Amino acid sequence: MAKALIAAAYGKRPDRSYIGGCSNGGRHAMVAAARYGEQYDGYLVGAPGYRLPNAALAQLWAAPQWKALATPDASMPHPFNPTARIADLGTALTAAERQTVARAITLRCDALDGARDGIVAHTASCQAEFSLERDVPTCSGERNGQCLTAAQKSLLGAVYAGGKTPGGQIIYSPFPWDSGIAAANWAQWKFVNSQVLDPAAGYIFMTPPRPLDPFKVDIEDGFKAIFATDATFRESADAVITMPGKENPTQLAALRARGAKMLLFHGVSDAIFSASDTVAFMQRLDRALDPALAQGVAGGRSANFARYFPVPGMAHCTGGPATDQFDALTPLVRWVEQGEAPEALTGSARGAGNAGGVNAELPAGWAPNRTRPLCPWPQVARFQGGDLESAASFRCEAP
Ligand SMILES: [Ca+2]
Repeated sequence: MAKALIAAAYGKRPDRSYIGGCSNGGRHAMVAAARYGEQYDGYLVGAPGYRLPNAALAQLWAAPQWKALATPDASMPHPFNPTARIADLGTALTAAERQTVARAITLRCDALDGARDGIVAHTASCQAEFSLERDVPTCSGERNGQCLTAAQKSLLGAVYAGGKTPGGQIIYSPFPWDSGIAAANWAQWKFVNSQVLDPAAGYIFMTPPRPLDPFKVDIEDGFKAIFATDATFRESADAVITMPGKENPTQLAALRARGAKMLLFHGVSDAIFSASDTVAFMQRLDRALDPALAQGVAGGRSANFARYFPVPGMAHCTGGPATDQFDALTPLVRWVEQGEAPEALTGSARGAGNAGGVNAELPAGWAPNRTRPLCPWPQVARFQGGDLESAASFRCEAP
């Protein structure tokens, strides 16, 4: 419709067409890459919730378990309804306790990229090195913010594994351990939005639609309902909402035939859509293009049309202890229109004086205008020596 309107108004069609967004908008862009590969020249895919029904169900799986660890009857105002209150699930894992976990992750993983700078750039290696059980102190007495109880560790570990149905199916995706777990946005998704947004999954993502109490969801049944159809709802949420062919994304053929490009980014500390799920997409893409990569080696066959730039420490689309201000559109346009593939994006911290709004969650000690290269997965930004605050001191290297 937009193209027809442009043609009618200007007497010619647009020279180029782009689509982009973050979160559900990232999902839109990713679904468009699969469904409308002939329509766009560039796809800017941010924090794609490309398996949104699964992500929402994982939230609903966790909510009653957080509640069991929360202070009984603790409540807080409902964010949208001034006359209602919701459970204060944040008492199940307080800001101080999340800081304790973030410190343990940083202690174990920060230097794996060659720089102790508060940024865990080598995400993959951190998953192998960090142990929640070993690296975070277990409380021997009362909770004091400096330790986690065995029950807290058990639940947090299960949440980071992606959740499981009673029948043993992984509900969503594992989440990567990263330095941004203490970000306020992390808690907002896990403890607030799980009560006020995710129950809508019952109406939007399940066949047949049903009301959901966030603390009383039959997870096994809900998981089946994502994939179910009936006489009225003849397409499942999985078929409509998610990216078609996501398990074997060879259908990006139309996009590739057009010479179109995909640029993806994702905050590694995103609490609702997992950066690991975006890695999994890239791995499937590489394998679909080259079955010889079936062992899981990152071969980069997709690199001539799809590149993914993880943002260490960043929460959902923005925020967290991260260089979360970057221009991804200009590099995508250069790639499409000049054929210059992006070798790195440049991320900046939003410290004091930042015109785009100050990020209150930057660690003390960071330069307010710290910059970092954001490297195309699976490359890692490695410190080369020099000014620790400058992107120029880092280089994207093979992991
Ligand atoms: Ca580091």
